[in-house]
Order: sequence, then C-alpha cells, then structure tokens
Amino acid sequence: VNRPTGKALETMKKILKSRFITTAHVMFGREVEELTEVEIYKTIAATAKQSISDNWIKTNKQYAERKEKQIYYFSIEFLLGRLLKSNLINLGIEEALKEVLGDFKLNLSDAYEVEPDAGLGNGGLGRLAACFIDSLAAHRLPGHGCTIRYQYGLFEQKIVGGNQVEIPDNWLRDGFAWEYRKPDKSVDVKFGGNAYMRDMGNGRLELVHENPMIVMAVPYDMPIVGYHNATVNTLRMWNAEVNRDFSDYGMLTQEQIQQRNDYRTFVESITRYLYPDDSTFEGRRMRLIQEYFFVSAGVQSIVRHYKKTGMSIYDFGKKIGIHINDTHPALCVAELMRILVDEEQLTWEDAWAITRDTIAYTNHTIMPEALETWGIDMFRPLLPRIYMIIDEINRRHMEEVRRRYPNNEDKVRALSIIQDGVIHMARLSIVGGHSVNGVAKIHTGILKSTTLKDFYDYTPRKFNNKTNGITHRRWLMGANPELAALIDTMLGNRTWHRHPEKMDGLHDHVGDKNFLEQLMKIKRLRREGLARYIEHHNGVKLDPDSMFDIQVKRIHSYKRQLMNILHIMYRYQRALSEPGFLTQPVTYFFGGKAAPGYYIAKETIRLINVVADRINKDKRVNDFMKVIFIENFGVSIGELVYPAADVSEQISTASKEASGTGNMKFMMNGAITLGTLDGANVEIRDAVGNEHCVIFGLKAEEVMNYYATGAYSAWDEYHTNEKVRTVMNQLVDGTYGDFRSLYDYLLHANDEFFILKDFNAYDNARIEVMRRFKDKDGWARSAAMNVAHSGGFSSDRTIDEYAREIWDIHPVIIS
Ligand code: 26Q
Repeated sequence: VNRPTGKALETMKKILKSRFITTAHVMFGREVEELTEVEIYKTIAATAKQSISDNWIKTNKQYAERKEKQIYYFSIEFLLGRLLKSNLINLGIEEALKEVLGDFKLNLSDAYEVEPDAGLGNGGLGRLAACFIDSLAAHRLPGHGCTIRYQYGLFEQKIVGGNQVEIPDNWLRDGFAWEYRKPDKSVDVKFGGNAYMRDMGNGRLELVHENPMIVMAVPYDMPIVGYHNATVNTLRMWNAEVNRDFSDYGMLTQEQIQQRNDYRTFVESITRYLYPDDSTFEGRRMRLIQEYFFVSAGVQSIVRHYKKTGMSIYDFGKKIGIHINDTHPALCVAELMRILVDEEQLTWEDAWAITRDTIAYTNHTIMPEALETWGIDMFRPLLPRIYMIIDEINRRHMEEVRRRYPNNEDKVRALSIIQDGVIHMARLSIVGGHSVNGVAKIHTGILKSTTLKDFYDYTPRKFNNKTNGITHRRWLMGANPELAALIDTMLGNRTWHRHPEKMDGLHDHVGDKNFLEQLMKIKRLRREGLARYIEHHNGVKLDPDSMFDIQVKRIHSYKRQLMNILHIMYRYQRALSEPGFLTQPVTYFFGGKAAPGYYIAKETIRLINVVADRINKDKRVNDFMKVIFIENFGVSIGELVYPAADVSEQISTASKEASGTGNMKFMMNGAITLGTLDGANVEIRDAVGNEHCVIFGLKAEEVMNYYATGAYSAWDEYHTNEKVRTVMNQLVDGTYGDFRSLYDYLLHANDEFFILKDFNAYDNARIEVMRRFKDKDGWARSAAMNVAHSGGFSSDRTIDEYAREIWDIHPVIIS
C-alpha cells in the first residue's frame, strides 16, 4: 500500500470528513466547532477506530479459519506511550486527516498532545514489548500481547527543590479511547484455599481445590494496527473485579459484611498499580498475586479459545506459542500444566511435552539482585495447586539431572528449581520451555558462560541470542518526520519503511555535501525544538548550536548517571580555575525516574539538580556549559529528546546493561554513541565502526575478573587519582551542600560499578567527542553513518528472528 495521492487522497478525505462530523454528533451531540480539546481528540480517535474495526474482525476470523499458529507475548509491562499518531501512521491516514482537520481550523499535532501516555511499564522491558507488538502486526504475523490493565501506570515525576516527588498516574481519568471491554470473555482466577488429590476409587486421582478465593478477570482488548496492511492483532489487558455472584443485598451478619468488604478491598487492589521497581527484586506478595492473576487469566482464555477452533488438544504446542518476557510470567509453565492435567485430563507426560513445546523465555538481566525467587512460605498458601505442580515438575527434573550427573549433588543443587525453600523463577522458565534467549550478543554470551552456565551445559540447544530492536515507525518516522523525508529523498524510494535494513543505502551518500547539510539542518531544528520545550518547562535558555549531550534512562547505579554528573562537576571546577579551559559549548541533559525507595538513585537526581542550578546561574561558564534535568522522562518526552541529541550517553559498567534500547533510538536519529562495550553498544560499534562512535572504559571481562578476584580497591583509586579525589571531596566539603551518602556509597561499597576506576577513561572519551564535534564535516558524516546503519536495530529484524528461530510462525495475509 502506498500513500494515496490525487483522486484517491480526495476520496479518502471525503470519507474521513463525513465520519469525523458524524462521530462528533454521535459521541458528543455537538457540531465540530463546539467540541472541547478532549472531545476533539476523542472524535479523531473514534474516527480512526472506524478504519480499524473491520480489519480487526477480519483478522480474528481469518486466523481462526486458517488455523495458523498464534503467539501470545506475556509481559507484566507494555509501555505503549501515546497511540493516536502511531495508529494514524500505520493506517496511512495521517496526511488526509491533517487536511480534513485543517478545513475546521483544527491542528492534528495539538490533538496528539491531549492523549495521556499509556505508561504501563518502567523502562526498557516494557517498551520492548510495545515495539514487538508493533513489529508483529507490521509483518502480518499472528502475535498478540497479554498484560495487566493497571489503574495507575508508572508515577509522574515532579522535581521539587531538586528532589523527585511522585504523583499518581491516573491515566484512565478521561477514559482510554483504544480499549474494548469484553465482559463475556471473563474468567475466574483462584487464590488460596486448600488443594489435594482425592482417590476416585477407580484407580484415578482427582484434584480437589477447597474454599479458594475467586477473582473475576475481565479482559479489555486493544487493537494493534499493522503498518499499511490489513492485520489488526490484539493486546489483551486483564482487570481484576469482584466475582459475578457477589452482591451487596440480602441479610448479612456483621461478620459476613466484614468478610465481603475485605474481599472487595483485596480484589480491587490486585490491578490497582504498577510496581515502580525495575532492577531490584523485592518479594512482595501483591506482586506475586499480580503475576499469577494475569498468567492464569491469559492461559485460561487461550485454551478456551483454542478449543473452540475444534483442533485437538494434543496439537496445542504446534498451534500456540506462549512467550514469557523475563520471569514475571513464568507461572505460565505451571498454569498450563494445571489446565492440561486437571481440566483436560491429560497424562503428566503428554501435558509436559505440550507445555515445553509451547513456552519460550527471554532473560533481561544478569544482575543477581534482580533475579526473581519466591519463598515457599509465601507461595504455597497463596497458590497451593500451582505449588504442587512446580514441586512435581522439579521432582521429575531432578530425577533426570541425577541420571545425567550421577553422584554430583552440587550440580543437582545448581539446577534445582526449588532450593533451600525458594522457587527460582528463571530455572522454572528454562526447564519449562524450549528456548532461552538473551537480548544482545554479549549478554547471551555472559548468560552462557556465567549466570546460567549450568543450564547451558545441561541443555545448550535451548540457548540463543535475539538482539533487541526498536520500531523505526515510532522512533524515526513518527518522532522525526523531517529526517524520514530526507531519507526518502536520498534513497529515491520508501522501501526502507517496510525494509529498514535498506537504510544502509545512505552509506553511499555520506560523502554528499548536500545530504550532510540537510541532515545537520534537521538536527539543528530538533535541538531548537527541545530548547523551546526546556525554556518553557525549566525556564533555562539554551544555545541550540551547543553540543547536546544526553543521558535519558531509569536512574540506577549501574547506569552511572553519577559518573556523568561527577565529570561535569570536574569540568566546571577546572573551568573556574583555568580561564580558557572550555572551548566547546555543551549542554548536558539528564532524564529519568528513580524507584521511590531507591535512596542512592534519588540522591543522584538531587545532585544533578543542585549542580545544574549552580552552573546554569554562573555567568562565567554559561556560554560553554549548561546542565538540564528533564522532568518526567517517558515515551512521549523521549520522542522530543532522542532526535535532538548529538551525543548518546551509554556509559553503564560493562557486563551490566543487558542490551539497552535507548542507544538504538539515539543512533537512528543520528547521535554518536559515547559508551562502554556493554549490551547492544557492542553491536552498534560493529555496525558503524570505531570512527563513528567513541568507546571507553573497562571491558566486561575485566569487570568480571575484578569481581572474581576482589583485586579492585575504590579507596586506593581515591587516594591515587587526583581528579577523582578533588571531585569526590566536593560531595562532602559543602560546595554543593551535603552529599555524604553518595561519597560513602562510592567508598564503602567499594565503588561496585567502577565509577572511579573508569573516570579518567571517561574524561578522555568526552574530550575526544568534543574534538570530533568541532570538525563539522566529520561529525555530519558520523551522524549520517549512524542513521545509515541503524536499520538492523529495527524491531522488525528482531521479530523476524523470533518468528523464524523460536516461534515458527508465518505471515498471514488478511484479505
Ligand atoms: C520484578 C519483580 C518485582 C517488582 C519489579 C520487577 C521488575 C520490573 C521490571 C524487574 C525488572 C523490570 C525491568 C527490567 C528491564 O527493563 N530490563 C531491561 O530490559 C531491556 C529490554 O531487554 C534491556 O534493553 C535493558 O538492558 C534491561 O535493563
């Protein structure tokens, strides 16, 4: 499908205009001219939905008729952001609608801004899920999402007096335009009670689950629109509600009333809010309840739907794939076993073969503190039947392990799903599925060689790599339409829209002066746009010709925002004592949320804001440096930020960042990576070459050796490295107030992320970046090279690999 022009465009506009007017009448009983801002947005969304619904119905029908294998991507987070623009782009009606609105003196871009972000995720993992469902639909693949409909998404961040303050994200306040409640598809989810096997007398055992608490799971479906095709897949979000036959009438004792109130309070808290933690595991009971809630609802509804197609339950694994995004949905393994054994009456052996064929697992971290484990003490009373099943899975698994490694109890322990009273969810995921993948080459390598080594040795063929990707439709075509148009012009066609790897055709043009000039013009335009936003929000005026050096991501010690701000403090202090020290104007940006209970992360935010305030008010250095903290960074602000960047800060301690995906968004928009050899930075470097990025610091192997030998001392580093010592002392000598917590953290935790150790290398790398930036032509060429070689980081490529190598699913052409 190509963009309509001429007569086709006129016809499309006519249809859209009449729909738009009628929709305003039907929804609000108003003429278009009388609509409020929110009503205008809703009318546009409803108009778009009229272009979606026919294809959605068709897609569902044809998937069922053709009995094609379906994939369900289970993720406890889907960080979707706003949906109007991306839906219009995918439908191919953005231009036409813009013109229709123009007839009413309405501006489409203003309407975009009315939509709240669907912020049902913390960061990388949740945004990856959102990119994946976009790419599935773009490639006409039968793949759907399954998640929780949180009433409150990730908190909104305000900075008050330099500190982060968290405001609840009431994103559903004005209703969510894209969801369809499907009460008739509700299922029951059972918690607690008493589970045991009863002898039926005929040699058969039957499961009895007495007195469970029953929660009703109600699905809300969202259409996921394919890019210029007729595919519309589904994202199903589950909401917890009180059971059908729960009602408040009748004669009740005080005690019964109390019980009912407790029940209602419990149920309504299940899907109330998203846990704001993204890198440390805390064994919170409500979190486990959330996990089982959406897993059980999702798997039950998949089996129910599958049976309606009339296919044999023994073919389930050939026709259904369930993907678990990290271990949060790992209970899919046990829940599918429960349904197949208890409800479908299959033998354990048959059920187990089907379950393993069905399930595949992606790991997103090697950080031990993030690995999910649940104590039996909490788990068993809450999910008694699921516990029995996991116990049996493990018993049989252990038998197999002992056959393979006789007299090797160390191996048995290392491979056991249940060990010392805790259930290891990663182990359950590996044993219960047929595929385990990491999210970048180096990450998969570390999984195999260290974190999951015992499992790799046991079942090497399960392990594979799928380097992450991002949807170029949102992050390039949507966020940077001028750059997309320039690429169209340079390549002479729009083939790259569907085949992003074709962007590498730009490689032949990096010597083209005119191209580079246009590219730099667009970069300048985007910097101006961000500068306008910052002036409005922060009240700080920026130089759009300064180098925009940006680090936006969740605040975490291993991502080393602290190293970045310490280095800025160091340069500022040098600038004050050495006139002429600064020669290149730079604007440093930070953005990102800290988990509310993460003290060091919050102190880092406070330090950034205090330093920013000081520097931005200092006339002596202001022509050369400014520091900005971007409040409430998320998907929508990201769309403004990534295109404006010259330098992409990707400075995590090597081995710690599984992949990173922000690095790809920056690259695709022509920023140069300043980074360590960590996660996908390694592959970005391989794609662009060392001349077009700046790499520094310890290698993953060196970091892991230091951990293994304990040969690093932060104290020694502090005492021998003068740059480090001077700037560290500023944390406690009153220069910026009291930041002893950060000082102590660095010294007493022995600088666990090698901030001091990498400081000089980072200093040199930043000097190198500024040197390169001064060479305008060289810089433009590097920017162009980054754009040209970013096509391989489209999630379209990633999804094709999952489809072929893990899921075995194929495009279905909807007609
Ligand atoms: C788990 C249990 C209890 C509470 C919270 C959590 C939880 C929630 C979210 C744990 C982890 C997360 C998110 C992790 C995450 O975003 N990881 C990132 O995944 C990206 C996509 O693969 C990678 O690019 C990043 O490197 C990785 O850090």
